[in-house]
Amino acid sequence: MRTQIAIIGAGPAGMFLAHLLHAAGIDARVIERRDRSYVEGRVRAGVLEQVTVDLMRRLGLADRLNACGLVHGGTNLSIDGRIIHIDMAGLTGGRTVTVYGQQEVMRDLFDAAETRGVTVAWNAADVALHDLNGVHPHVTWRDASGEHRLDCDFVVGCDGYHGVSRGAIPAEVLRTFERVYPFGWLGILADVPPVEHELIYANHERGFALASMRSATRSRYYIQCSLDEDVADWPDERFWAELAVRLGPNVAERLVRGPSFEKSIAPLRSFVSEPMRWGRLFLAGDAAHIVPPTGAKGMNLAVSDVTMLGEALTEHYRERSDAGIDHYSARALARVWKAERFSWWFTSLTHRFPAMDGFDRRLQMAEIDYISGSEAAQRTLAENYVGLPL
Ligand code: RFL
Ligand code: PHB
Repeated sequence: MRTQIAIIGAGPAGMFLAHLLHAAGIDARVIERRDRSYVEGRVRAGVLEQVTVDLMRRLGLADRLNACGLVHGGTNLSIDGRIIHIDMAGLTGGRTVTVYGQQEVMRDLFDAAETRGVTVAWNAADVALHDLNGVHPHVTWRDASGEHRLDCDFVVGCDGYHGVSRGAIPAEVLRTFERVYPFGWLGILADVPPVEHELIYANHERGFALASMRSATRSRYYIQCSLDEDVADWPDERFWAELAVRLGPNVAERLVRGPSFEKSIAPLRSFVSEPMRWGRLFLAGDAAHIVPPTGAKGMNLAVSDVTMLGEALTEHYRERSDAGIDHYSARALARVWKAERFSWWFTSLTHRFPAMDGFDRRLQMAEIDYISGSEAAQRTLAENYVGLPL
């Protein structure tokens, strides 16, 4: 088998790239370790930046997004129950974010892939990348029907943090940078109306909490927890009680409680690996970088990477110019590091760190108080949150 671009991983990075290349008339195949229902079933991101919404529209994937996405022109910070509203649209010349779950995005990408003939090889085991710095790059894997080999011009590693692609770059070339946070997020989904029509990022003495949503009837809530916590120790009643305390009494009196149908703990990490290109291999999305979810940037960064890579590969085939692919790593990393900085800062501002003393706590309170009184500080937060230009 032969294709122009072999894409490893059918998450947001891999599927958006496959659609972008298909639209540009470039042949691509996606190779995915799991099956469609597994990838679509993972409860993850909820907030789309304008770049992601624009790309879905450009690719003709936005019918359900246009009908069901919740456009948010503002967000809320809270400190010990006091709410500070950030008018993101007013501060950024009308820019907004859209609440639309990653599960819905994946469904739209997979449905369109089936009708447009974008091919995905599911349940691919032992995926291996070969000759990435030579003249015959290819990918091999195994499935129920046997062994497969796909020859290609380039391989794109979109296989997430635990994938194989990053490891194909020689250790003497790869540089990694990391911060692991001493806590996680315990998240639930419940079919109850959201407590507020926009999100609330709450800093409370007992730890961070986030009020988010998926629709007018489905809420997504998170609370900061320690890393050794067991989900089994968090029956719904305990979760709701802790959330209510952290959101503060004024918000808590409006909190509608109900049975959760999803409950899980996610660790928080900042991670970047450089470069994002080696020979005929490119990395995109979580394969190259991880952000803590506080800034809602993970999936959006995957989209901005593949938007840049799609442009570069199109230039390579249409104009026979390598300028774009040669510049891809530097261009993508410049945006990635700004999102890393923002996600780290927003996490530091809103979470309780085990080693924090009274001095650290008062610095957090002073910074949030400063944001509440400074249009300049609010604009800085807003322009990063809605997403920096590509
Ligand atoms: P993914 O989604 O991890 O997809 C990688 C795919 O590669 C496959 N794979 C392999 N395939 C073949 N061979 C192998 N050896 C393979 N190894 C792995 C995997 O099965 C998988 O299908 O990476 P991608 O595409 O880069 O997308 C990244 C996003 O999924 C991620 O950044 C976001 O979910 C992060 N995130 C959020 N992002 C946002 O933009 N906004 C948010 O509001 C937001 N909230 C979140 C989040 C992530 C969370 N968790 C659970 C980590 C909230 C949470 C709680
Ligand atoms: C979500 O709704 O899952 C969500 C929203 C905002 C974040 C992270 C996750 O910062």
